Amino acid sequence: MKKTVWSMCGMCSVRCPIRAEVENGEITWIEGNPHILNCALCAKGSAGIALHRDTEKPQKPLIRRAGRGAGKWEPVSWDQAIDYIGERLEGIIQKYGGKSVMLSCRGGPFMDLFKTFIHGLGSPNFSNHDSACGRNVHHASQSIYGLGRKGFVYDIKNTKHLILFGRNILAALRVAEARQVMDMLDAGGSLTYVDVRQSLTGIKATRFFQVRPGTDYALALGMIHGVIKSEAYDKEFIEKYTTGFDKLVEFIEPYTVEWAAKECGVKASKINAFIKEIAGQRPKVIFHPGWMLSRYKDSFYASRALQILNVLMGNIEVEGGQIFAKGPGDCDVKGLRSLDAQVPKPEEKRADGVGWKYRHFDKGPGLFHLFYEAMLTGDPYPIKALFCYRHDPLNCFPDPIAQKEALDKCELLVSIDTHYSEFGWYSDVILPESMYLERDSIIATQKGPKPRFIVRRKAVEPRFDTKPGWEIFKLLAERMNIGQYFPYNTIEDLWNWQLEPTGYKIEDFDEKGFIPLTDKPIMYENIEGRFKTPSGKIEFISQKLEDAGLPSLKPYESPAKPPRGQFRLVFGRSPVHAHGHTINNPLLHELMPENTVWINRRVANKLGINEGDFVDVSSDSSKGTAKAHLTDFIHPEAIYTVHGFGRQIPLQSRAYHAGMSDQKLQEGLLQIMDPAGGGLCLCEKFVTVRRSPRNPKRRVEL
Ligand SMILES: Nc1nc2c(c(=O)[nH]1)N[C@H]1C(S)=C(S)[C@@H](COP(=O)(O)OP(=O)(O)OC[C@H]3O[C@@H](n4cnc5c(=O)[nH]c(N)nc54)[C@H](O)[C@@H]3O)O[C@H]1N2
Ligand SMILES: Nc1nc2c(c(=O)[nH]1)N[C@H]1C(S)=C(S)[C@@H](COP(=O)(O)OP(=O)(O)OC[C@H]3O[C@@H](n4cnc5c(=O)[nH]c(N)nc54)[C@H](O)[C@@H]3O)O[C@H]1N2
Ligand code: SF4
Ligand SMILES: [Mo]
Repeated sequence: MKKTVWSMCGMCSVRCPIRAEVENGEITWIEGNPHILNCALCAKGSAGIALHRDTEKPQKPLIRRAGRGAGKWEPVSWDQAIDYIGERLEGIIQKYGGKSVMLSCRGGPFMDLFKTFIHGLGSPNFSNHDSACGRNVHHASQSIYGLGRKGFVYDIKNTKHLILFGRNILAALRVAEARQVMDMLDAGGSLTYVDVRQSLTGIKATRFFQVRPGTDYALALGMIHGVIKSEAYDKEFIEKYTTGFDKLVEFIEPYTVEWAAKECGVKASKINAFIKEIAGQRPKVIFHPGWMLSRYKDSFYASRALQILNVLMGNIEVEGGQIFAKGPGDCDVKGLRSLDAQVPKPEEKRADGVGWKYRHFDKGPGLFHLFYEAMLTGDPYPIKALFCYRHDPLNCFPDPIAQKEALDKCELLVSIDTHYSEFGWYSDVILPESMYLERDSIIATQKGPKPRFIVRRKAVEPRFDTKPGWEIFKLLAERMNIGQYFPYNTIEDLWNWQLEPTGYKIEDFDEKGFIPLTDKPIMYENIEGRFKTPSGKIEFISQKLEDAGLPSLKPYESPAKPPRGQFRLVFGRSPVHAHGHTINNPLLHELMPENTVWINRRVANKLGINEGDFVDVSSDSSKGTAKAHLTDFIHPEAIYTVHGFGRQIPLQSRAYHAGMSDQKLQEGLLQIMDPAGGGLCLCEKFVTVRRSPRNPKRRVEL
């Protein structure tokens, strides 16, 4: 018999709501939840069934039986694996204390479970991937609004003009957002796209600005200048809700549109025409603050500049602008009960220095890369055990060789993953989690103008000897005598416990797959005092930054030009892959089996490189080889590749050594962070490109 299961996609971290059809215990169909996504799903989401059927995954808990990374694994029972971890953890905690254990995950709505475990062990050292993702953007938002990057949602559908700086929204996609962009374009809205190369989003855009790599801050400063000088901003809004505008006016004086044009390579007349256009469209104008934009030394300030433009547009809490993300409290509903809230907060200082050494950063997940310092030096104290749940630091952070030096100081590395990750392959124990269609999850809250409760439900039984996260953490906690923080036996117990204060029941998910907390979008009538800054207003000058010795408005510094014969290595996403973990998916591998190296055609011609030739890309001591893709639409200073390829796990036969890994070329970048935003500067690497000897010699026809 056919049945519908409401669940959530897990092929990337967007977690779109889905409807799965199951017949005789097999999944026969997956589509986007019709109530939210009108059945739409992306290519990766559709490949979930292929993931369920794939056998090139860990099928049982595994314990390492040779040197790290050697790939010699002993399959063991869950009891044996948990006991093995427990024994080692006890030894480590006895010697170095609970604080020497760290846990990192991939962020997202289910963190309550992981935080409970690590805090229960008495460690404050919870982290995630974000110093290689959106930390600069998050901190930039906090410094202006007192609210992080998830404090607002963008009403893209109703906007008149969406401006994207390196936000390749139709390829690096979230299904709901991509649909909104298409609706907005259909309704006659404008899209301005800024990138160093043309992209899927750029070809749909109404305007494409190709910039010299790393000059977004200059372009944004020029735009601020133009908007202020032409009085195209919302004076009333600035007066009512902001502080420090006079300082901004003073600061911006030298950064004229003409200056910006020279710096970034976009014609002044085009920037001026753009400013004229948005002047007539505000407040329905959204400057997306970027995401992967946060890759350069000044990306924090570039993102701040984009937020300043949003403020000048007066686009807050208006249709077609930035809307405060609402939670249960805004709907007169009590929030879900939290497991972590029951655990006494660890009093130790964080080993990454966030919150005490670095006071201008958000404590939340801190900055993962700074833990490597603690591993290597033992300062402020040693970190000796690392758990990674749904997170692959060796793929996520630059320079895996440098990372392994730090990891070697750890006595226990545990990977909780659905796949073999690069980190898992190097770790001591792999605990295989059931893939998303095979497991239930805890309930979570999704904030927005229409907040809701969401949950993932199991569609089919696990194919192998794997377990869901909620059970894995309970088992680990019980072994470590902190089982009291996991007060449930079944997932139903946990759901009921979480829902208890809300008045809702688990059956309330049955109708639509989620629990809507309101029918209509909630808009605040008065935004006064809603900003969590010290003054309660939007702040152009942040005291927190100034106290840390950082300017709120930083003078522009031009990014270095690559030396002759070298290129700046930039990277991004493909619509059919999610980082490194889909490369081995049988279907997605078929769609995109390897990455290429995009290179400007003129430059390639000079180097004797033709379309499809293998090229060697070299940094200090690493080399990657992939096929060249020649295009007129990439800045000559840059080469571009899709991240996630060049995997090194022999058991992933399709992905093994297919294409080239960007993070291996990013040598030395583990130590280079944006001092104001905390993000790693992944685009600050110059590499050389040569035609590879792997190409057959061209023969002369006789
Ligand atoms: N050089 C370079 N570095 C980058 C980037 C880049 O483009 N270039 N991108 C950066 C960005 S934006 C990000 S977000 C990070 C991403 O870095 P990560 O967060 O490490 O990346 P993911 O590949 O999304 O997922 C990590 C692991 O989660 C596992 N996983 C997937 N589904 C599940 C599941 O259901 N359960 C469990 N337990 N595990 C699961 C995967 O198998 C994978 O091993 O990388 C960053 N680092
Ligand atoms: N299909 C798919 N979708 C995803 C993901 C995925 O793995 N696969 N991952 C998700 C995650 S974790 C994230 S963080 C987001 C990332 O979302 P985005 O940041 O939109 O995605 P990227 O493809 O990394 O885009 C980076 C773009 O920045 C450009 N770029 C490089 N240097 C510069 C510069 O100096 N200036 C400008 N303006 N542009 C520059 C690159 O050419 C590239 O096109 O995507 C999310 N969505
Ligand atoms: S964007 Fe695609 S892969 Fe990611 S959760 Fe949504 S459907 Fe799944
Ligand atoms: Mo990301």
